[in-house]
Amino acid sequence: MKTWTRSFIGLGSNLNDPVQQIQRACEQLGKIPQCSRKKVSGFYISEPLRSSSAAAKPNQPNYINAVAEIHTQLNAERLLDELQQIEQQQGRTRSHKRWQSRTLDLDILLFGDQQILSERLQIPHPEMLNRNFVVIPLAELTNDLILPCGQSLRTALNKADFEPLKIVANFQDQIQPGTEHISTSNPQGRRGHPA
Ligand code: A4P
Ligand code: MG
Repeated sequence: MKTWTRSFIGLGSNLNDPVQQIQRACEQLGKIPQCSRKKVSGFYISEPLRSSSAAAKPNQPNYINAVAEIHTQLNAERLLDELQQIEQQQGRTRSHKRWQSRTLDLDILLFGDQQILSERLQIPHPEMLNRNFVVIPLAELTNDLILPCGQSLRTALNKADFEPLKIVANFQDQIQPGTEHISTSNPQGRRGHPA
């Protein structure tokens, strides 16, 4: 029997109604085969990151960021395939330009206690502890997380002295209590829209 791995996904959007983009993406996370969506943080508004070489604030809209906890039987590469499919469905385009505005970005922040460095993946996400829009929502979901490097998330949060962030919306779960098993065991319905 395949084992379940607890994974945390970082979500970000700053184009085409970001709150709705994050809402839809969280719905889709719950429809990935062999995955179960457990918790979703608040939706936080954050200013676009400045690259270290540019002093000025980038000329792009603010982001909405959130973190979701999922449990999955997929391996990390298969999970990345599924996440990239969701990004595509929500109109993500890519250019060679770094940190361009995007309808949806889905990053695997953590995958159990695995440390992965491959052509396609770096886990834990290398920048996660430097980003308030990752650490703050992650700490909202889990109080006692120990990172694969042995550091506790709580310590990382206390050390970082981040600017606080504001929650502007929350995930609206469409699934009624007691019916979750129906939609998650119906692979045909995974990309469908709620009736
Ligand atoms: N990849 C490697 N590791 C991972 C991982 N752990 N999770 C590879 C997901 N993907 C991973 O990603 C490029 C490649 O990274 C993928 O093909 C995958 O194989 P991408 O989504 O096409 O590109 P990207 O997201 O633009 O690249 P990058 O450099 O990872 O950007 P970041 O770090 O995601 O930052 N400001 C705010 N306030 N909020 C934001 O969310 N996001 C960014 C983008 C910049 N500024 C921001 C925010
Ligand atoms: Mg990305």
